Amino acid sequence: MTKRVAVIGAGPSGLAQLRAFQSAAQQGAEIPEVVCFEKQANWGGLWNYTWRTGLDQYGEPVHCSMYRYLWSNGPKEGLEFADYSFEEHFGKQIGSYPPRAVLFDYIEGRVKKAGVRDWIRFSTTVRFVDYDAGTEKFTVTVHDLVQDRMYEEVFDNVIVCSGHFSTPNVPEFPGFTTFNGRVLHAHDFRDAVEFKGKDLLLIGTSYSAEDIGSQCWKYGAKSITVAHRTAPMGFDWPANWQEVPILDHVDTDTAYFRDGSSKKVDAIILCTGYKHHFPFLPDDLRLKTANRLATADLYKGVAWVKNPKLFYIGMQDQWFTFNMFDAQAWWVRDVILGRIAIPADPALLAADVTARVAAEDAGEDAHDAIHYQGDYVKELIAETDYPSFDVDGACEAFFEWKDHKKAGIMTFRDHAYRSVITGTMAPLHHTPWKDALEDSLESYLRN
Ligand code: FAD
Ligand code: NA7
Repeated sequence: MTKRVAVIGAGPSGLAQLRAFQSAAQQGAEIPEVVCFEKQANWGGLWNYTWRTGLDQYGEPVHCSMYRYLWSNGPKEGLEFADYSFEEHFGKQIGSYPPRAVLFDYIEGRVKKAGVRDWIRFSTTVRFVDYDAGTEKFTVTVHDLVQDRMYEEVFDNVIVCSGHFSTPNVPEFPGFTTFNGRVLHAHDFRDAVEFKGKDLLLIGTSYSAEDIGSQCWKYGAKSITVAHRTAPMGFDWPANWQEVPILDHVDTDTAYFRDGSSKKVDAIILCTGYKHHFPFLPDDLRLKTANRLATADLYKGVAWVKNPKLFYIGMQDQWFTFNMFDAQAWWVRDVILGRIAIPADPALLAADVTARVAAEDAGEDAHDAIHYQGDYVKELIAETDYPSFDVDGACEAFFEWKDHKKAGIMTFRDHAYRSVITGTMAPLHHTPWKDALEDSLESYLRN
């Protein structure tokens, strides 16, 4: 086969794509040449932690939005690879909310076993992608950061796996220019110990606000104040944690909220989400979408409706992560291998997107949203040879998780769930999350 496929990014989505092709090759299929470009020096995407913030040593925006002491914010039973269980990787069942280093090790284990590392050109940023309608090929311009050399290569397909939780959405509030403390976005948050003994203001009410606030509380912040634009999170927070209406303005050391209340604070962390940002794509190839379960302009959630030789993996908002990326990657692989046909009529592709958006909008709550995404995963895996697994069982783990959060926001990580891949129950972790200040891989695996 002379086809060439470019994969942009070697995070969980890009690695799912490499594993999908390798798995077909392992079963005797002829596969295209797959070249993965990764701007970081290692794989793992967001899970590849760095202390760096801002620009890296080459002047590239730092991709990492993760921080020290991050533990999985949902049960691992919802994300387990169907072709590579936690038990296969660790040789035993492990707790349900692994710290970042443990999940990084797991992600890496599958692709080490698959032997796809040499498909990846590390420290290589994709600068531009161009499509030639005459030749029906893409020209990909990349920058080898180590050699400081730019070059072009031609591909039949491009699969964008560059993630969408890295370019921060940074609103400004009156007074920020004169505030004397630090103002930072969650993307640049690294170590909660920095805020020990401090009064913190967080803006936003989603995962970043909840988890960064919880980290800072765990590592000794004096108080946490969370300002909401739409609605408070409403958990049963510890005594030194309060939820307030959105910020109106700040002066040198005090934040003033819309209800007239105020609070003296030392630092402000904007947990205001991220932008889908593809500076390497021209207008006719670039996805523009809100962070939602049914993205704009992607047939089956992956194929670019205006040119279905271009694919995107992992661009949805996420309840399901690793196994959803797998479902998408196996499906995209099968389109490229000619096993699945995409309708030729663009109207059919657009109608698929419209139907997905309407189905998501018909849902009323998080319960419906989890089912919606679970059904999407089922739909894709039914069309490929990705190992079938109990997706409804994974949804159940998410429902239990939601209940456990409601019952105790600082104790939900002390629960355990049953694997839908191997059927075994996770052990309870040896230390309650709030007391487990040391969270290395070695420490976590001591169960
Ligand atoms: P990413 O992990 O973002 O990887 C994208 C890759 O593309 C990166 O390696 C990047 O360097 C590379 N790249 C980007 N641009 C270019 C370019 N121009 N050229 C070359 N390479 C490029 N999910 C969970 O399941 N559980 C969790 O507990 C969890 N916690 C999270 C906590 C935080 C703070 C954040 C931000 C996300 C969290 N997630 C979690 C969700 C996360 O999105 C997924 O787990 C996963 O990392 C997404 O994989 P991805 O490959 O799509 O994107
Ligand atoms: P999310 O889930 O996109 O949430 C963004 C939050 O930021 C949400 O609460 C928004 O409030 C809030 N927001 C956005 N803009 C503003 C402005 N201008 N003012 C006030 N509040 C604002 O991002 P997260 O970073 O929490 O999570 C992303 C991923 O990281 C997630 O998958 C996790 O696994 C980790 P709204 O509700 O719209 O009023």
